[in-house]
Amino acid sequence: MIKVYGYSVSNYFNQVEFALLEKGIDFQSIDTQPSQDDEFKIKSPMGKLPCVDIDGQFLSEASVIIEYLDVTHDGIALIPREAFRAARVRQVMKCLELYIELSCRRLYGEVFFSGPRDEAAFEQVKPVIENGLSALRHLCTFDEYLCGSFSAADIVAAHTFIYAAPVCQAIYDWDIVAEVPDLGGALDLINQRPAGAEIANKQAIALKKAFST
Ligand SMILES: N[C@@H](CCC(=O)N[C@@H](CS)C(=O)NCC(=O)O)C(=O)O
Repeated sequence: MIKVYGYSVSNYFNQVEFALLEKGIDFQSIDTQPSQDDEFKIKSPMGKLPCVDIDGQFLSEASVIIEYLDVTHDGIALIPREAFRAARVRQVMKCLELYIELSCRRLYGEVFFSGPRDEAAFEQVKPVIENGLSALRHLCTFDEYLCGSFSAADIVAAHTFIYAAPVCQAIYDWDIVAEVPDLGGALDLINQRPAGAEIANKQAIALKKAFST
């Protein structure tokens, strides 16, 4: 059985669990924290989570894991089988990760851990996110999910905006979901899917626990 390492506060871990549930794949979650120890880096060379153990072989990077699960298992196609539609889904996934999720991550310290303001990040992050949102306006069709039928892009979107939206609200008083027409409705649909709701619920419980101690 596939083992998935990570923790439920992690939006990348949650993307992989979401994909596993959507595909109907049996898996075991192993609650694990990231680590730079050499021993851990055998499993995940960057020391990050999630990573998965597939019959003793390890894979990391959430989007890579999701693609692997998709091509090796039947069920819903998370990456469309038609080449151009597949490329579009991957393009949207990249925009979400590189320009929205990773940019917002630079602001997490101030929002989630009461850290000092990072003035450079404060100046630099907003224009990158603006471009990322503009890319989504150009690329996504929202009929009814981001790229037509439900796909891996929707999984990444849900677990990008889940933190990016409150972070931009807190730092810039800026509603980034409202910047992309129809995005809010699509996110609701994604989070209402049985797998989406299960993961969102686990994440909310884990967040509450993490910040109550
Ligand atoms: N590009 C990686 C990012 C994963 C990532 O940043 N995971 C966080 C937890 S949400 C982590 O392990 N952080 C620890 C670290 O950066 O050292 C992926 O797609 O899986």
